[in-house]
Amino acid sequence: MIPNLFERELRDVSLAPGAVLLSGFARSFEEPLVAALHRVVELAPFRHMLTPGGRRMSVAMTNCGAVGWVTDRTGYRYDARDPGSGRLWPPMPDVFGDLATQSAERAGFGGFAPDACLINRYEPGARLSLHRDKDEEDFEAPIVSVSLGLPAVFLFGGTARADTPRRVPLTHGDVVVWGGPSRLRYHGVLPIEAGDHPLMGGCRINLTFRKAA
Ligand code: MD3
Ligand code: FE
Repeated sequence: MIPNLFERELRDVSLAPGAVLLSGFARSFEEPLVAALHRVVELAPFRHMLTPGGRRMSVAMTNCGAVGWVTDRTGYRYDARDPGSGRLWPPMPDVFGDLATQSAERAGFGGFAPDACLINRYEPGARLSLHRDKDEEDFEAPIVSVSLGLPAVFLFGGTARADTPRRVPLTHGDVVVWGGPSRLRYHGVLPIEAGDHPLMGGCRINLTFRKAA
């Protein structure tokens, strides 16, 4: 057999109970996914939000769906409106919802219907410090994350902040589903290294699908 050095294989890797890496699973959605992403970002541009402590996040963010995650001096919350424009967040494109539902199903979480998609943009040097996602009302639903563009090293911690995180490399087209006993684990992203991705240019984009309300 002649090995194909260009096609990366699709494989599912269990990271922990409830956490599965679906390596390359988003690649068959790539073209409509990236087109829909560009349409969302035209309606709701990326912006650097402020933490409640007043620091500008290095990751730029936007949202689509019925509600979006926002942070400002008053705290973190989900809001139906984009605070930048006062308008509702753009609706979740069908291709986003389909990818999220199919990914969750493949990881063993049937019937996942996200109402929020937080879109994170990392430029070189941008990072996300260790945190837990606990602003959602429903911890029974998993979170589905889709990585596009430049590679990243994801930090997958434990249930205590002090637990030493494991490093998980994530590349373009990777999907991770975090549910069940992994849903409230600490996690973060190391500073992104500069690079040039053929489709996404000099940045990494991460979509996180949540059932927030
Ligand atoms: C593990 N985003 O937006 S997604 C976030 O790559 C966030 O942009 C990262 O953490 C990113 O809140 C990582 C992966 C992720 C999301 C939720 C999790 C991992 C998780 C919840 C529990 C455990
Ligand atoms: Fe998170």
